[in-house]
Amino acid sequence: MKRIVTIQDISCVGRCSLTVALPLLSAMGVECGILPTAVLSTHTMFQTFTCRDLSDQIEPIADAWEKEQITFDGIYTGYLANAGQCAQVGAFFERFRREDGLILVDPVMADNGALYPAFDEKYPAAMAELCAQADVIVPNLTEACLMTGMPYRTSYGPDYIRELLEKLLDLGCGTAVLTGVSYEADRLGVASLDRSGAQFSYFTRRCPQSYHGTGDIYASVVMGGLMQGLETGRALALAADFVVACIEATAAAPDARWYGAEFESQIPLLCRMLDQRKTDQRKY
Ligand code: PXL
Repeated sequence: MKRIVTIQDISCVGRCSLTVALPLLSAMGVECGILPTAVLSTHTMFQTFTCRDLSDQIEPIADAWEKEQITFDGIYTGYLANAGQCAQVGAFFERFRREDGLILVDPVMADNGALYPAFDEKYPAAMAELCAQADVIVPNLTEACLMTGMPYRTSYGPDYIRELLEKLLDLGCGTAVLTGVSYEADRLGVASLDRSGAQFSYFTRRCPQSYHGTGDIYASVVMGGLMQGLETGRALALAADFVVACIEATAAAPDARWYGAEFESQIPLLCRMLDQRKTDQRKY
């Protein structure tokens, strides 16, 4: 079984970051170690929240793992508490990256044209440096614009997306994946470009609802799919389809919460979808 470590915060309530990544990666048959970057009462979209920064734990935990000769097939990072942690996590990559390993960075920091409340304008540059060390990055459009200096647009065509993807690759990563791409009002999806020039895009129906934490569901399922040996495009499409299933389940739930997407009820579906995609890949 593949073992990864995911580096992101614990938001105690709110269905995001580790409370999403752990169950989904476990369900996908991947051993998931954690390196928590902070403990928050909830994610930062709540009006009141606490945050205990765990920066001082990153090096001692890494030291102990190194002494115990613990290694990882993959490293997946999400929400980091501050710009200093981007540099710390970069140093962690240097120590724990393996030739055959995979590093996925989800540069969680912004959405809908705006930075999340906990970050200042210096943060995107620090995160861009971390993205340079990654094999795969999965920013949304806002995050991609903040890291590349491109203007954020809500209406655009394929040329704009291609330029953004090229600028993301210029940061230094292996494969850039843009989420939240839409050329038609009722379709939403992802577009990717890798260093060999291979392009991929995948669109689903656009759900009218939007919930916090769907980016974390997306990145976690991409990581799980890649660790299970799915080709990149298959992993990207699986994750997109699964996010739609979670949004539909949330929208249909009479007791739906406003703060996150219901992924729990969809875990059996995720397992079936993963098996199916692995079978499809073997056939073609
Ligand atoms: O879902 C991304 C995320 C993760 N962690 C924290 C957040 C957010 C988004 O707002 O606030 C603490």
